[in-house]
Amino acid sequence: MSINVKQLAAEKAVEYVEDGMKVGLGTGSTAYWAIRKLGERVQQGLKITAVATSRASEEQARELGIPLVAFGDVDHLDLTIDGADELDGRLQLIKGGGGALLREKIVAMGSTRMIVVADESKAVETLGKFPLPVEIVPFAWEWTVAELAKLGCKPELRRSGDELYKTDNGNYIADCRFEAIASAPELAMSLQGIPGVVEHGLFIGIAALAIIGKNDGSIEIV
Ligand code: ABF
Repeated sequence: MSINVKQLAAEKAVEYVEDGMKVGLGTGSTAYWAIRKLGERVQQGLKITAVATSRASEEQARELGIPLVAFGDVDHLDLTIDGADELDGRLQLIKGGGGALLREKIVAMGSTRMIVVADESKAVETLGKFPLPVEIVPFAWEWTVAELAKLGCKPELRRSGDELYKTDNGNYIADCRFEAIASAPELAMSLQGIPGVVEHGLFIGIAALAIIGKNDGSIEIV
């Protein structure tokens, strides 16, 4: 039987959850396993409250009996567990493959601690093979995309079938193919300087810990 490395990493991360914590629930196929394990622990008596980064995670949590609260009811979170599309040895991440990068960043930055959970295929030396998702406003999107291209990438507007993909916030996503990002902090600054950019999928200095599940059944903690 093959090992589920995502489950391995996610369940390890749940060990960091303690009684009384306010927890941010991530999104994606790795975060799914963390929510599942959290549900088990809640059924065994763990007392937490949680907020979710997506409707899918919210529904999963509700089905498992994890107590959910509205954002207005908490001013910060103690811990968020979420996945990533790529991560490097400095805990710099690319997120947003699922399109929820803005919500994920708000939740991660509102948390005292963010733990990234991933399988080893996500760990890279240099970020950038995974096209960087950038959320942009629909107004004059052509200009915004042209500005993104000036940063040295090939931006492509994400599609959903025949239509342009829209985020939960009503915006577009430009997937920016860089191949290799020499300096993530510098790129982040440049992206923030483009007026049509709402948010980008570079998470720098946000994750406190990465838990990586490996194919040989071991776990690496960065
Ligand atoms: C979210 O889920 C995203 O930021 C990222 O795109 C994705 C990772 O998903 P998975 O764990 O399914 O690869 O965390």
